[in-house]
Amino acid sequence: ASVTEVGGGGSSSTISREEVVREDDPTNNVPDTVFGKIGLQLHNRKSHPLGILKNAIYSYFDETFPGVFHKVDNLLPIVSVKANFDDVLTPPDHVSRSYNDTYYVTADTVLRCHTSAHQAELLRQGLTHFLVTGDVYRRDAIDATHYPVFHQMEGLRVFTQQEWEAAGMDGTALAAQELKKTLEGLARHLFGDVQMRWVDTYFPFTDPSYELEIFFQGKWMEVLGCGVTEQQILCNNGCAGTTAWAFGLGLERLAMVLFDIPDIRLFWSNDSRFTSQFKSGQLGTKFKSFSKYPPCYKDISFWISDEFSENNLCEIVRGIAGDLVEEVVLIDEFTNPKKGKTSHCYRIAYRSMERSLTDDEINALQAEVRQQVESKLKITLR
Ligand code: FA5
Ligand code: MG
Repeated sequence: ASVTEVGGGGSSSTISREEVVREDDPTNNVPDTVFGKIGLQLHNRKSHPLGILKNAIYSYFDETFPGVFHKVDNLLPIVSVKANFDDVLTPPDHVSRSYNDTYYVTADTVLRCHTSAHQAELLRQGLTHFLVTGDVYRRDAIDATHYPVFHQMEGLRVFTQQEWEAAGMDGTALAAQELKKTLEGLARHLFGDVQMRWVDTYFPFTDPSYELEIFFQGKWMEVLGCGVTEQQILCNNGCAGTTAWAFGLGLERLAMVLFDIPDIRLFWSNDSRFTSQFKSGQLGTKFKSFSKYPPCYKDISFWISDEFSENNLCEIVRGIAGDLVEEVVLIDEFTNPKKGKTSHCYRIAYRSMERSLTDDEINALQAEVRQQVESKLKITLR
């Protein structure tokens, strides 16, 4: 039997590694810390910032398109390579397919790296207006706005020929126009009067493609990607002769702005000083930081080899330190011209959000990091 849904109704059923991964499968690059997040469904908790935000977005779509959008929020994050990449026209050599960027469960299944992984199957089921929310997974850098697991909401809306003819427009123009209007309306619904701008970009699955940026704390922040769906996706999935718009937005990015949440790790906190501050239906509550504990910085320097990748380093640090690592930054880099060798120095910031860390504890973590980096990454410690 194939499992396509988890939990439902906000329940938190987790999946055991043994159910899906063969012990000896060399393809698997999902560490236990990441595996343990599957099934937690933060976005289905009514009093969690991500759940509150999801419901606020639902309300906006219910008001703007009464009774039209179908909502899906319990699809299993383990999907086929085909669904995650091929079905949305990701080229065979695209970097996002690499083991460096994506978590492979087996050779042909991955932890979805975007909710776009569900576009094709839902179109094939006959849905023409839908929102899909879920946890997505990426091997990535470590800092206050990046975590290997985050949440996206996908939206897709199909237009028929009658619709664009009635509007006196061509199908692509109508989709592009309504897409921008809908998302600008969503930003105003969430943030009130905000400064925003559209930036042209590229996605394999849309053309034209755009990103929406919001001006927040003195900077432009990218909150979503979107565009007019490629004809091939519609044709391949039972919607020939239509056009569509689609978007994928980052729930954490929006929630950090709405609730003033300073660090992405907090979304995973079970500390009641965090969880008790948010109430179902209350969008504007500003998070009151509990006292910040001091960070501790440790540097590590090594000669890299051609195979070195920062994501692999971050994966090791995250695997050892878990949520005690706040940031990993490259602070120095140079090449010795005679030897043709390149050295990197990374600064690791350790900090707990809940307590002070002891020197002994941090030294033990750093010693373990040094040892695993040396044994697993083909580098030479300096
Ligand atoms: C995508 O994932 C596309 N699938 C979005 C899309 C859907 C485009 C449908 C067109 C049509 P991107 O990788 O840019 O695009 O991610 C979308 C959003 O997810 C970003 O704008 C950002 O808000 C959020 N996001 C991306 N990476 C991270 C991360 N590491 N941590 C937190 N949020 C992230
Ligand atoms: Mg982007």
